[in-house]
Amino acid sequence: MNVSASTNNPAGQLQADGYLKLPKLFEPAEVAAMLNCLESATAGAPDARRSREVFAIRDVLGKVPDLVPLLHTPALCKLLSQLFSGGCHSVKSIYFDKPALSNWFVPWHQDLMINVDRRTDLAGFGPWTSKAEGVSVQPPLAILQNSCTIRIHLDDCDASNGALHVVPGSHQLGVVLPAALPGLTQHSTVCEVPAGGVMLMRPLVLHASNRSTSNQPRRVLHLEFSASELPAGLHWRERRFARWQG
Ligand SMILES: O=C(O)CCC(=O)C(=O)O
Repeated sequence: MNVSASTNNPAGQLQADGYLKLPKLFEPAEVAAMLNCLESATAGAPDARRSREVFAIRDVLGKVPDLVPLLHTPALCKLLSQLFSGGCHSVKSIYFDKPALSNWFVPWHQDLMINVDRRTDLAGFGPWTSKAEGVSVQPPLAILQNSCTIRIHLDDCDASNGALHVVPGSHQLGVVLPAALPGLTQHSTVCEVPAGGVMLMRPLVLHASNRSTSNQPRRVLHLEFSASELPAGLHWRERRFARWQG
């Protein structure tokens, strides 16, 4: 597997490249505990979306709170303290189970929207969307630049079962227009990560994932963290913890 070596400076590497792979953040027993917890919860989850293509639980930390103590490992707490020296909070969590041979693919995009509790007029915020699960908005770039996604891989993941592709450095380009995609995506790289490893990315890094051509599942806990407070009158919809405590 093409996994980059661990680093003593994850914040610096993430800032330079917009993504980072850490192959061994969780022990096999810690991964097994997370999978057991998710399997118990998904057996009866009423609002999870299950199909042959993809199974997802949005706001998984809210819906499966037993996961939270399993995430408070010394290694993840240390990583978060290296990324956010002043502390951070979790602002979005999704469990993705991409089954073997799934045709589900995700085209090139940046994660521009954040989940909030209401729609309100605020300078620099917009466009807004309203879906069944709630309101989302594109915030000022500074908020996206102060956020980090941590994808915990619960299965070995390579190009055949839906590893993310990223364009290194593209998080420094601001909001990328569709016309620029063909030129930029020629310089993409695939993020293969073993079970127990994590992939970190800035929301603004261009990313995509292919359909699965393998018999192996690809289960991922996708967690977004931020150090930003929103302006008065607006709140993170999925903010579950005042600060991420070690
Ligand atoms: O998990 C995937 O394959 C894609 C997820 C993604 O692109 C996203 O959550 O923005």
